[in-house]
Order: sequence, then structure tokens, then C-alpha cells
Amino acid sequence: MEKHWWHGVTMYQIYPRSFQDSNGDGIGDIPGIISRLDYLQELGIGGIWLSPVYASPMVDNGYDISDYEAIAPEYGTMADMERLIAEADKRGIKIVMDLVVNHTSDEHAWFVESRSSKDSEKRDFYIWRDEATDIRSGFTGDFPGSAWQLDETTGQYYLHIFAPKQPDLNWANEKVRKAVYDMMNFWVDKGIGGFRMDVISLIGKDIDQLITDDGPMLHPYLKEMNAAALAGHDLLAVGETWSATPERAKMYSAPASKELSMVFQFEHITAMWENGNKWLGNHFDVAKFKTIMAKWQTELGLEDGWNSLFWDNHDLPRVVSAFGNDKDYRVESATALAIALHGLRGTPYIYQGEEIGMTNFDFQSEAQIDDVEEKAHIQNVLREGGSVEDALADIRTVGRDNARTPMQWDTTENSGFTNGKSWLAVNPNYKEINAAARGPIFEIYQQLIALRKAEDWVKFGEFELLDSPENVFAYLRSSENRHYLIVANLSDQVNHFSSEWAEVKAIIGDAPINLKDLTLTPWQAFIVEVS
Ligand code: TEU
Ligand code: CA
Repeated sequence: MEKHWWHGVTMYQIYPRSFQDSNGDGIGDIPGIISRLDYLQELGIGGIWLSPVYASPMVDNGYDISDYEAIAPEYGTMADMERLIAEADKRGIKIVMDLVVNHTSDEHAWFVESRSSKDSEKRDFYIWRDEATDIRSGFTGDFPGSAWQLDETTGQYYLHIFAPKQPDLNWANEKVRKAVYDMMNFWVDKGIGGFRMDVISLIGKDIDQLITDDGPMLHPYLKEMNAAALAGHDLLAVGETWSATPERAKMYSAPASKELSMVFQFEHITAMWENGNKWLGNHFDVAKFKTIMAKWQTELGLEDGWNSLFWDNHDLPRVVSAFGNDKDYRVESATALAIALHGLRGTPYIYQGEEIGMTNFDFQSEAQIDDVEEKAHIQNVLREGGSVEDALADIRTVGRDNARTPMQWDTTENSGFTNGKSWLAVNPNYKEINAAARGPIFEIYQQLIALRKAEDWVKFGEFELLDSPENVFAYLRSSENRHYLIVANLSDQVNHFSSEWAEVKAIIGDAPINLKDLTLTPWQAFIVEVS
């Protein structure tokens, strides 16, 4: 198979608003990120997925872009951005930009012109209709309501799958596509390492057939995009594809498809949601998790394409709170979840703070939240006869602001994130949970990252799911007649595990010497070489 740098690195996602403030305005910024690059180098990551830093009214914290070729003033300048790329590069870290091209902000010059009159030159940059159809906005139940917004100026409706201030671009218009590819080349020329493509599975939509996700033109457009902006550079291109199955992942990521390098599939996340809707409940079902991961490991073969591995991102609750146990076994569960995931094949992504076991936030009032999706949820709950308190209970469990509270650097005021007033409150547990002391979770992540970098068996080895009790995830990775056993007890209970394999060498975690008739303590996890 063709090998690429992104097969062996671990990526790290930065949500710029919450990572590090450098000038006391309470908002994270690019100079702040630069000041923390040494920390990231120490962790060992090979790339940063940078959530949007472009000019934006920040209705959806930068996922509503008003100028793709300008930096949001609160985040810094283009010179800061160029310095970030160069400084990261010196430390062996590539910058992967967030590409949000399903929609723009309604304040983007294209939309301002588009809405100005029915025969404006940019009218067809967006999707206008005389009547609203049945298309609902939202995608996983997140931005509910009609996807059509009546615009007074021309009396027509425009489509917005997300918030009304995020009008969808009309990908059927060749000029839109060309403008997007030109913009991508602007960034490629700056020396970035690739793109994370926001809700990319929506760009091939067929409005008249009411098809939004995975539409008929999706793959043709991705091939065209690849040829116009990715080909000839060794870039990482990862698509956010909520509905990906292994079959679809092959279409996106097989080298012969010439589309993307890999996908973010969300099956292990959405399978835990009650009825596919996170607001109805989110419970970690280890049996389901094992089945899903094993399916992906075996069905997306080495020659077929490539997957990513993740627990967390800026849209999801903190994994140690959602799937682990952030009260009695915070350190144990955070490390077990890390080991269980990072032993698999795929490119791992760590979300800022995950490496120190940051937790969800105890949101108690509307004033403490910021997220546009959470605010919409409160309105919905009220409309359905519930109370703000009901909505806050949901938000504490699965709200997106859980991931967005500031990075916890140290024990100084505001966790070292800012010396001003933070835009979103710092979790009060920062005195115990912070990066200053590094600590056992950080060390395990560091070891997992180094292992992947060094060892081909982690990158490319075969996978075999082993028989084990329901809450124990046990698998074998094998390469060139060497075998590695990964065992993780993903529960608060003692569990038993037995293997005929004999330990050759402990690699990571709390590894016993004898693998026969093991008693696993809650959240015990390890990697050993066996024979
Ligand atoms: O997310 C797409 C998306 O589907 C989310 O809205 C998701 O369903 C929800 O957050 C689950 O909790 C991307 C970005 O990652 C997200 O931050 C943006 O709000 C959204 O696109 C619009 O750009
Ligand atoms: Ca700042």
C-alpha cells in the first residue's frame, strides 16, 4: 500500500477560542496557540486540526465564515497564522485547517450580494426557492426547524441546514466550486498540512428530491475538489461524515477513489444515543462499542481506505464524563478509554484537554452557556412544555459547551487560560485537573503516540477481536509473526479475562505477568507483546 505521513501520526484538535488567550481579552487566540506548541511537541502529536480561525460573526464560533482568506481579529492576524504554520513546522507539527464549505455566514460578501436582488451576479451562489419544502434543518437533531428562511428583500426562501445565519452554498454552481478550490489553494500555498472538511457529506445534495446527506453529486464533487486542490501535495484530508459505513468510507478514502485520505465515522458515538438523538440520552454500551469497532477494523481493510479514531471533539461531551467515570475512576477510565482506542488501526485525534482527563461542566443556568445548538435546544424543550432546568440537565450530559470550556493549564487564576475574564467559565476543577503536572493520563497518551510513531504493527497490523466478558474489550494486533494483546476493562466492575497467549514484554499500562485467569480491576487496561 501507499504510505503517508498521516498513517503514523496522532492528531490534536484545537478549539482556538478555548485553548490559550495571550492578550487578556478572555478569548483564546493564535499567539496563545504558538506559546503552547512546546507542550504539544512534548505530547508528541504530528498535526493540529485547527477549528476555524477565519473571519466570522461567531454565531457558531467560527463555523459561520464571512471571509475564508482573513483571520478573525480576536484570533490574530494573517501574519500570526503564518507564524503558527512555521513554528509548528519546526516542531514536526502540521496544521490542518477546518474547511467549512457546506455553508458560509450570511455576512459573507457572497451572501450579501446574493440576497440583494434576484438577478444579482451571486444569486446562484446559494439556494433560493419560492416556497419552503419539507427539508428540515439539523442533521442529527441539532438545529431543529425548517431549513428554509424567508428573506424579505426578494421574497424568496434560502436554504440553511444549520442556523439561519449559515446559508448553504449552491454546490451545483460551478463558480461556487471554483471559488472554493481557489480558496483551498490559497491555504495549501501557505504550507498547511491539509483540511478537516466540515459536514462534507452534505455538499452533493439534491434539494428537489429532498436529499441532503450523501447526495448524488457528493463523490463527483470530491473527485473534482481533489484534482483541483489536493492532488500533488501529501495532504491529510479528513471528512466529517456522520453517516459513513465501511462501504461508504471506501468510496471516500480508497486511494484509487482520489477523494479524501480518511473519514470521521460516528457510529461508535451515535449508537450510544437514544433513538439516534443525543438529547434523549447517551449511554456507553461496551458490547455495541466492541461490535462497531471490530466491524470497522475488519471491513475497512488496509488496501480499502483509512479511518480515524476519536472519542472527543468540540461537538461532543467529554469522554471521561460521558463514557468513563469522572467521579470514582477518573484517571483509570480516561487511560483505559485511551488505550482501548489507540491500539486500533486508524489516525487518532485527541481533543484538547482529553490528554489530562478534563470533564464535563456543571452548567446551572442559561447565563453559563454559549452554544447556538444548546440555545436552540432550550427553546425546543420550552416549546414542548419542559423547563429550562430540564434543558440544562440535557446540556450537562451532552451539550457542546462541555468540550468548549477553557483548557486547564495550571492552578493559577482561570487555569492559566487567560488573565482577563474568560468568554466561557473555566471548570472549577482546574485546581486538580490541569496540564502543569502532566500526570498519569498525559503520560499514557504520550506513550501511545510514541508507540504509533515507532511501530508498524500499531499503524498497519492485522486486527482480531478476542472473546472476553461483555465489558472487556480485548483484541490482538499482529504483524510479521509478532502479536500484541490489548485488553481494557471498560467498566466500574471487576472482570475476568483469560488468554492462552504468554507475555513477552509489557508495553503500556498496568500489565500483569501471567495472562491466564486474570482478575481485572475497574478500568484496568494494558498492551503487551505476546507469543
Ligand atoms: O458539525 C456538524 C453536525 O452535524 C453537528 O451539528 C452535530 O450534529 C452536533 O454538533 C452533534 O452534537 C459541524 C461542526 O463540527 C459543528 O461545530 C458546526 O456547528 C456544524 O458543522 C455547522 O458548521
Ligand atoms: Ca485573546
